[in-house]
This record gives sequence, C-alpha cells and structure tokens, in this order.
Amino acid sequence: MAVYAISDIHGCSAEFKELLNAVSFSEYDELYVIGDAVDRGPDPIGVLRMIMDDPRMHFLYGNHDDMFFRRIPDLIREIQTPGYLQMDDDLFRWVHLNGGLTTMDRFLELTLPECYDIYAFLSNRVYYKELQAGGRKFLLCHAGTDEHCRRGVQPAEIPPEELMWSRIGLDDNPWPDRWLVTGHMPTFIYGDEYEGRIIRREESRSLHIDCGCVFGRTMGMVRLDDLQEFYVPSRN
Ligand SMILES: [Mn+2]
Repeated sequence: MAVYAISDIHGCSAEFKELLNAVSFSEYDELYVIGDAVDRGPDPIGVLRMIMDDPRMHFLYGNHDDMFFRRIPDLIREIQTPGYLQMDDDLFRWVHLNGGLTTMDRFLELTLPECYDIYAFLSNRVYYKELQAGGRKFLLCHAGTDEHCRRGVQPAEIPPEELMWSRIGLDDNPWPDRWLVTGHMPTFIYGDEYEGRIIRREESRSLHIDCGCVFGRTMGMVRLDDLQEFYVPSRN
C-alpha cells in the first residue's frame, strides 16, 4: 500500500491516466489530488469524474476549483434557461484570464443530474490534509501560506484563500516538523533547472509538485512513503 500526491492536473486526463498506469496504482493505494483539477486543459470534467468515482482518491481544493465552484449555480441556471448567463467581471476573470472556458463549455453540455453530482462533490471543501507516511509527517495543500513567518500557526487557522492562492518561495515552509507539499506554482517558474521536475528541498522540507503539464512540460507524481518521483510527458 502506497500514498501518492499529484497537483494541477488542469484537465489533462490522458496524462493523468497514463501516470496512474505508470505507478501501477492498485486497489490498496491512495492518491491525494492537491487542487486545480479543472481549467486550462482539454478535459476538466473528465478529470473531476475520475477523482469523484474513485474511492482511493482524495481531493483538496485549489483556486481554480474554487472559481469554478462559485459559478456552478449560474451555470445550472444557464442550462435550465439558456441566455441567463451574463458576462460580468468575475465571470470574465475566470473564463478568459484563468482558463475557465473549457470547464464552462464542457459543464454546459452535461445533464442536470451530472451537474448536481459535481456540485455536491465540490461542496465538500477540504483545503489541506495532514498525514504520515514512511516515517515522515506531511502537510498537503494547494498553494501554501503567504506568511512564511507563521511558525506555530496551525493550518486550520490559516484562511482558505491563502491556502489556495499564495505564491510561495522554494523554502517557505512554516512547519519545520513536517514536509509541506504544494502545487499551484509550476516548477519552471522557479528556474530553468527545474523544468518539468518536482522540486524537493531537504533543508526546508518542501516539495513542489506542479510540473507544468498543461503548459507543455510533464505531469509528476510523488510517492510519499519514500519520496520517489514519477513522470509522464505532457501531450500539450
Ligand atoms: Mn493554482
């Protein structure tokens, strides 16, 4: 039995399936999906369905999942009453500036029961997970925390917005007793030497696992039991 973590799948369902095959993901294994299942990529609803339908997978919220979730009631109204949806600033920001267009378009093609399924699934808002594996303690969350001086502050006290939206530095881990595992910032942002690779910082116990699949790099996954890394190339 092994515990894996992945983040920022962003609608890349083909790479996600390939990576699960690559690690021989078995009935005894578990996977934490650390946010941003939707937006930017080709198959956001397919990715959500894979997670929803698989009891071995646990979902933590990312900022893109949050932007989508907030618009679901309006999208359902649009399906019931075509023409209802008006492009306001908030919708524009999600759809055009944050890659929500495919998510919106695919969602509008669903049946109402399918829509309500997704809405119910995303209504369970979980922002972080603490766990132990292979003798290490971990804290998993999508983005981390703005205040890297928040030593001693428990994750439950940190605003969800911060856990979903922060842009942390490579060593911004306020919890010295545990490994902080985040996505959100594709690792190439931190430097060319990290292109398409998971960044593992021993000193600060930080793991940055968004390898930028939707931006044409790779999709990475880490096995928390032994910090082994797995990759498949992006198809974008
Ligand atoms: Mn994100």
